[in-house]
Amino acid sequence: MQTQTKIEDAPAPKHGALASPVPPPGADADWTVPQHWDELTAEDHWVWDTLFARQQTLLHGRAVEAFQQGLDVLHLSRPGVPNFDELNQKLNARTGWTVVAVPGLVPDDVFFRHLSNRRFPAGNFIRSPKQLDYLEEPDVFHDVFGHVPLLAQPAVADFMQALGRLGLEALDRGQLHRLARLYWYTVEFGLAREEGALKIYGAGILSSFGESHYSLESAKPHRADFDLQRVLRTRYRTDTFQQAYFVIDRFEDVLDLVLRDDFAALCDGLDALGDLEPGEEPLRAAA
Ligand code: HBI
Ligand code: FE
Repeated sequence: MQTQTKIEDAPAPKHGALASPVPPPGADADWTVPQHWDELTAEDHWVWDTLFARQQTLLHGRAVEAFQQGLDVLHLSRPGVPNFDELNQKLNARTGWTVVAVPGLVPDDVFFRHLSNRRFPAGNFIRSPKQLDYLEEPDVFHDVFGHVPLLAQPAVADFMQALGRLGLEALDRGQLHRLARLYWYTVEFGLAREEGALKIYGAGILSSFGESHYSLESAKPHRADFDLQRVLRTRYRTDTFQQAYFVIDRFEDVLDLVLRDDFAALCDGLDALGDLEPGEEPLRAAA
């Protein structure tokens, strides 16, 4: 199931960040809202339990080991939509991250600012039973089931905060679209090699019934070894299964890559090379 998020491949913003639109009514200046967990309905909890059971069965042997470990240490297999206050006690103790409730997609600069402060924005709503396989915006199942378990993994926790910080720095240089791509091809749609087999770690796949199959089993998409410059140059589509996946061996590898001190210069230098479509050559196929 593809999460149909409306996150377009943002064109490079004009120099200097575009002012964020104002937060929706009831939201704070940082777009956070109360979770109002006690207002969730039995149907909401049923949707969570239904999606959770289906993905758990499907992801057995398909997701990276650290994902299952995260589900376990955060007790996410308990029934119903997680209560963020309870979840945060465990998550915060492990890696200092906090899940904050938001009403839906938040502007890129707001989103990356939260990440830079180890706050993960998660939808305070869940899709309806009629939407099990189709979603306009990231809901609590995509955000918490898809993203949060790996935030219990120190290297991922550090990588996500680094992406936030680098995103804010890129914003002022008109390079935010490159961080959005790096986020998209790792955190959202990344694959990893574990004991010689391809496994899923990207939240957009982990939370998607259809793409959990497609990303590993279809002959259509390209699967290439992770290449930072290639990822920073490659556009992405938000309205269909991905046409290209990038494969890492260790989370620590991508963390080291982005902690390099010439990351800004690398991004700026890529402007002269132009963007690439996901399947465009040169693409070094993953072994
Ligand atoms: N907002 N709530 C929310 N969740 C996201 O995953 C999100 C967002 N805003 C922007 C954004 N993601 C993109 O910048 C990244 O997907 C690249
Ligand atoms: Fe996401």
